[in-house]
Amino acid sequence: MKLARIQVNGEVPVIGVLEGEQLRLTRESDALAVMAENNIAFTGERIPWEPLLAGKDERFRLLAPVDPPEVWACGFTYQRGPQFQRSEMLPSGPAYTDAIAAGRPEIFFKTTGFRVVGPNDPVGIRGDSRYTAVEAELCLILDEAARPVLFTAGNDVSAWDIEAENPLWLAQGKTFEACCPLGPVAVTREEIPGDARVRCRVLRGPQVLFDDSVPLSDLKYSFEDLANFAAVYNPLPKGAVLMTGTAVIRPGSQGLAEGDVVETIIDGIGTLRNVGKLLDAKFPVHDYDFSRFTGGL
Ligand code: DO4
Ligand code: MG
Repeated sequence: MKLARIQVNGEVPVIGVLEGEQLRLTRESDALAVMAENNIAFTGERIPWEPLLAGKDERFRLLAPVDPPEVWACGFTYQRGPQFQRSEMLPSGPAYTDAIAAGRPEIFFKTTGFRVVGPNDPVGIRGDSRYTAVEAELCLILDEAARPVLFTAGNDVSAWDIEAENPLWLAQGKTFEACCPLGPVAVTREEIPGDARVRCRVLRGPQVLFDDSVPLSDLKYSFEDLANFAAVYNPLPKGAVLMTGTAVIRPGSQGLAEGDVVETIIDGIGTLRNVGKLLDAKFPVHDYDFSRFTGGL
C-alpha cells in the first residue's frame, strides 16, 4: 500500500491511496489510520499522480505523507562507515569512530512536524553554514508500540560545518527551518524490494553535481532494532518518524546552495524532490559574529 497526503484547494489535508498512476482520495487525514482500516472510506475522486508529484496542478498540494509529532534520527548506521571520511568537511574523531565500533547508533532529536516539509517544498540552508550536507535516508513511521509500520524517504539536511566545529552544536547543525523533507509517499513494508537502494542526487540547472546510491541492505541494524534503540527508555508518540541514517555523502567541500535541486530516491517509495533555500536571519544576535562561518573556506 502506498499512501500520500494532499491538500485540495487549501482545505484540510486528506490521505490518498496510490493505485497505478492515480491517487484515490479517502476521507481520512491520517496515514496510519488508513493503513489499519479494513473498509477505507473513499470519496470517489481520483487524481493523476505524475502532475501532482511534479507540483504542476495548482488545485492540489502534495504534503509530507505524515505530520509527525516528533522526528528522531539515527547516525552512523551503515556498513560503509565511517562513511563520513569521504568528505573533508565532515566531523570526525574518536566520538564518531567509537560509536561505530560500539555497535550503538547515534540517536538524536531532529524536529517536530513544525519544520517538516513535503515534496517540491524548499529545504533550508542556514545563513551561517558553509557546508550544508544533504542526507538521503529511509524513514520509519512508528505505531503506538514504536513498531515501524510505514516507510518514507527523508532528507536529514545538516549544517555539518557547525557540528564539525563543536559537537555540542549538533542541535544547531541539525534543527532549523525546513530541515526535514519527507515523502513523496508512505508505504507498507512489502512495497520495498529486497534489493532497494537509497540514492541521492544534487542538480544545479541541467548539471548533475552528485549522484550516488547504496543498497539498503548495507544498513547495519534492522528497522526494529533502530526503533528499539530510539524507544527503549524513551516512549515515542504514535506517528513518530525515525530517520535511519545516511551512507551517501557528497565528497569534497561543496554544500547545498540556494536553487540546487536535491532528490532522495528510494526503490518502492519514489523520488522526494526539494530545492535549496538560503534562510534569512530572523533576529539580530548580539555579541556573536555569525558571519565568520560564511566567509568561505
Ligand atoms: O552527528 C552526526 C549525524 C550522523 C547522521 O545524521 C547520519 O549518519 O545520518
Ligand atoms: Mg543523518
